[in-house]
Amino acid sequence: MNHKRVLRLAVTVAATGALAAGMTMTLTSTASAGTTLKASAAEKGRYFGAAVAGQKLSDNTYVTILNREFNSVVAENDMKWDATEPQQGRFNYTGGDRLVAHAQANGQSVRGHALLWYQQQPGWAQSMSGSALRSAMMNHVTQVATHFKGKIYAWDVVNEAFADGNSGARRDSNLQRTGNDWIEAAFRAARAADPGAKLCYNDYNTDGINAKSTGIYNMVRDFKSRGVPIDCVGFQSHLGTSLSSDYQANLQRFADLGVDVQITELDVMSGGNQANVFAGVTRACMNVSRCTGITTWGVRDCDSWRGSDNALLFECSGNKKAAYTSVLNALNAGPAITPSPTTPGPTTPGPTTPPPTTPPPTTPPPTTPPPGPEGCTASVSLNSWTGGFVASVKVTAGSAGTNGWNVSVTLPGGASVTNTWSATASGSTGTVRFANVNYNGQLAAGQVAEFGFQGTGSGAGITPTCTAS
Ligand code: G2I
Repeated sequence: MNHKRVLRLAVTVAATGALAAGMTMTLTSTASAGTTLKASAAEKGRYFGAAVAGQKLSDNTYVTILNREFNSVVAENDMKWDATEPQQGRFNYTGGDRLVAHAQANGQSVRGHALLWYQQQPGWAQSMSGSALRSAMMNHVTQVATHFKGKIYAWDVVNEAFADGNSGARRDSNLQRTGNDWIEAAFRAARAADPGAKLCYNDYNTDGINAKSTGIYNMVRDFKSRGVPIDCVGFQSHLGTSLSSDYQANLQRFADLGVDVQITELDVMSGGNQANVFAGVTRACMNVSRCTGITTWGVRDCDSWRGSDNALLFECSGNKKAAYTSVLNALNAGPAITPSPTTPGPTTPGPTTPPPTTPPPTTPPPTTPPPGPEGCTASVSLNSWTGGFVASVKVTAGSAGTNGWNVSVTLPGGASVTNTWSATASGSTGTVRFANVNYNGQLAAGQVAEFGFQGTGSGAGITPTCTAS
């Protein structure tokens, strides 16, 4: 049995066990060796997608790559307002339906793009304003989300509503002039129409911590605090020749608000650094447990809206570029985490909700019998980068099995835990205690549970100690 086969088997066994136990699936953290983007992403619990232009679905080279490499699709144009409602109240789903049919026939999930956007509006909407426009907007959201109900993994409910530059404010548009609450109204209408779709806000120039991304961050935080139904934020990531050093930290701060994050329109200026920038984005997504997938905005260079930038992963001939290999390697090297519930909704907390507010117990824990074969052991594997790390921890039950477990880790000075999955953390600096969650506390002798956490600073040298109960 070759190496790859062993890995696949391990993943299958872990997944089957997890599903049998009715819990969120957590894959092993072993480095994987997928040979396509979709297989490698799937081994890490993510999707890898492409924007599809309807007319390309009759191009053989294009379709061969699309189906071999991608397990998610998004309509580059076919689900926009001008395409779906060319005349008021007369809907046209030809292009969107064709893409959904292609996806369903080829095992691909579908992102929906985009219900409301200040661009690509049909002429009739462009010339409307006030309450007439507001009701036309909401009708559009309701009709389109209802038509595709049950077929869309995540909708870009609102696209590009924030201004570029330093204001951090909303962009002026006819949509915005109907009242500042238009975005939340759109999210509520979308949720009512298709309760199974994740609902995203999507924007560009949000590739680090800047005024625009902070404006969006504040909106998402406000929405979460008021129960406005938002599940995800899309980072378009139309990139130049370098990647901002706080790209990952920016994704993480959104994830910490309790939303999924997705890279939704990735393309990168060609040149010497293209492969590194693509790899950096992929690594960042892999290092953020709530980053559920990556979409490139097109398939081959010649399919891209960026024309001569040669901004994608495949040459026109279909050949893989260096950037392709760098992305594949980054996917294969990434930590494996699938913390995100597949059913969205404000009432379903993700396992990566911010650390509990309950302070750590002030009384010392009762004296426990000396650890022995009847206890548990823990080992850690680290994936580090400058300024941060992800730790994957394996808990192995001793000969008596466990009813529950606690793992303590003492972090180096300056390090702190920012995100935990499949365990509950007490504290974030110094000695941090991780307790099992309800589904992974009971282990038979020799059985293994895995959890992980992400931190800022260095995690070098951390040694976990395990206590069973
Ligand atoms: O501009 C790049 C992307 C930025 N974020 C939102 C995305 O929706 C946007 O995609 C681009 C498409 O890649 C282009 O293909 O959006 C453009 C505007 O909707 C698309 O361009 C349009 C042209 O402007 C139209 O003239 C043309 O009819 O493509 C249409 C279909 O080919």
